[in-house]
This record gives sequence, C-alpha cells and structure tokens, in this order.
Amino acid sequence: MTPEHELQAHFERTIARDQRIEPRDWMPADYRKSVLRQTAQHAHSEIIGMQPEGAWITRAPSLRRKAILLAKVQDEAGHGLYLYSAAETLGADRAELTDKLISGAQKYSSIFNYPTLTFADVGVIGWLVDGAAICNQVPLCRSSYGPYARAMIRICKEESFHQRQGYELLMTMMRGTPEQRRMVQDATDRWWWPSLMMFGPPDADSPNTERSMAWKIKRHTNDELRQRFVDMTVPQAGALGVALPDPELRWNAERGHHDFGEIDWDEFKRVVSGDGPCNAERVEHRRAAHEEGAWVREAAAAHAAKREEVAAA
Ligand code: FAQ
Repeated sequence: MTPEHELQAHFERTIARDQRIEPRDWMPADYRKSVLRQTAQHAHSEIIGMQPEGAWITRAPSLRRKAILLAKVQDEAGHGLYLYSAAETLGADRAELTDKLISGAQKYSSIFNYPTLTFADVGVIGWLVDGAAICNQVPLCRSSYGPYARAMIRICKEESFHQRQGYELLMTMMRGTPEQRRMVQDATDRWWWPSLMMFGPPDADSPNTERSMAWKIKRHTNDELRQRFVDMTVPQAGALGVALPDPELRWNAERGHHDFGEIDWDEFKRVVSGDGPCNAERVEHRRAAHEEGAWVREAAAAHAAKREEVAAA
C-alpha cells in the first residue's frame, strides 16, 4: 500500500466506525470541500438569519419580549461564529468567507429572504423556522467532522429555547384578541411553505445528499427530515389552534406519516438564485455592516501587532 492509500483506508475506517474526522487528520480533498461548503453556508445562514427578527427588536411590544428577542438574535450571532470557526479548521479564511457571502459566491438559507410583516412573524419564526432547524440539526450533532458536530451540540440546545419562546409567544397571542389570532394565522400561512423548503430540494434533485450521507456529513436525506418536521408540527398546530395552509395535508395510516401537497420548487429556485422578496436587502445590509465595521478590524489588528512588538522586545 502506498502512503496515500493507507491514509485513504484509515479515513474510511474512521467513518465506518462512526468515529470523528479531526482537523489534524488526513481527509480526501472532496470531503474537505463538502464539509466546508456546508459549514460556510450554515454560518452565513445564521448571520443573515439575524436580520428578519432583528428588525423587530426596537418594536417589541414589551420589555420582556424585547429581552427575549435580543437574547435570541445574539445567540444567532454566536452560532455564526462557532460555525465560521469550524470552517476555519478546514483552512478557510474568515475574510474570504465574508466576501463570498457578500458577492453571492456562497449561498445562505432561502428562508431568510422573506419579510417579517408583523410581530406574529417573530413567534412563527421561532416555532416553524427554529423547529425546522432543530429537526435538521440534531442529527448533525453526529456529523463525521468533529468541530462541526461539536458546534451543533450547543447550537441545538439554544435552538430549543428559540423554538419554545416562539411557541409561547404564539400561545399568548392566540389567547388574545381576534386581531392577534388573525396575525398568527396570517404569519403561519406565509411561513409554512418556505419552512418546508429549508430542508433543500427533493432527494431525487439533491446533488450532494448521496455523497454527504456516505461520508456521514449528513445523517438523513432532505425528504426524510422534511417528513419528520411535518409529522412533528401538525399536532403542534392543532394545540395552538391554527390551520396549516395545505388542503392536501392529511394523516396516511398506511405510511404512518402525513401526506402533504407539492412544494413550489420554482419559487425555491428563484429564492436560492437571488430573486426572493428580500435577497438584495439582506445582502446589502450585511455588506454595509461589514464596511462600517472595518475600523474595528483595523484597530484589533493594530493592537495585536503592537502586542507582538512589545513581546518581541
Ligand atoms: N436554501 O444537494 P443539496 C438557521 C442548496 S437554519 C439555500 O440538497 P445539501 C437557524 C445547497 O446548499 C438554516 N440553498 O445540498 C436559524 C446546494 O448548493 P451548492 C441553515 C439551499 O448540502 C433559525 C444545492 O442547493 N441550516 O440558520 C437550500 O446536501 C432562525 C443543492 O442542495 C443549515 O445550513 C436552502 N433551503 O443539503 C437562524 C443546516 N437547500 O452548495 C436564525 C446545515 C439546499 O451545491 C433564525 N445544512 N440548498 O451550490 C444542511 O443540512 C444541508 O446543507 C441542506 C442542503 C439540507 C440545507
């Protein structure tokens, strides 16, 4: 066996035994590329994902709701930072990752390109968007790449808090006035289908799933997780007293799952390729924040250089 073959065999044994690949380990170039693609997109999603709810911080209806929302949005910034750190262990440069987000060279989740029209959207994002994120991310705690899997553990704990605060907010609104109940139903109608799109294209049109599953980067297919989310959410909608906007949604006793209607995949493709309701606004906002923060990066670099000089002297 050549040294290269030995390394490849060791990598494959590690995956087969459900052990973790760590940054110091040899890994095939395509494995590195694939984990980096997913962690970078995931990091970008967390950072862009601060915007839709962040827009409501100054307009939260009470001090309590404001404190909760501030904490949630700060958590999302933290998630972005752990994930950028995981991406850096694969050799990515943080500044380059930001450039790729701003220039559109790397994707972020389609879900964050929809507007938040009322405060009920904050509740529905917690319930549906964080609910979908948990469904997708709990299995990623067993992803084969160590730093990514470990980042997911804390992220999932925080996402659970996010999901509960959203559901509790909606419960409160549903006990309120008819207008508040209408706001919750309207927000549910607008976010339901985009939440199902978060799980990605159907398995038959998902170019990355097969290889990511073989390498255990992903543990379930897009359609499996989407089905799990629908099955989990239907009883929650019932308890809340809202209708899910899908006339084809019904329990299928034979399959032991809910059947649901066709997702508008043309809309998904449009939003992913940059033509969603808020894509331009989201990226522009991120670009402006990055440019306005230039002085902080310059000051930190100057401070570090000065400390190095002092240490050398
Ligand atoms: N949006 O072959 P696949 C959050 C892309 S949660 C945009 O199936 P894969 C928490 C995909 O990247 C949201 N693009 O790909 C939060 C690929 O593009 P590429 C973030 C999408 O990787 C809550 C192409 O389509 N969560 O942030 C989407 O096997 C509330 C073909 O797709 C994660 O990132 C989409 N929805 O499966 C924050 C979870 N779906 O690179 C704030 C980790 C697919 O070939 C507020 N990621 N694409 O050009 C994953 O589990 C996977 O990457 C999937 C996609 C399932 C997203």
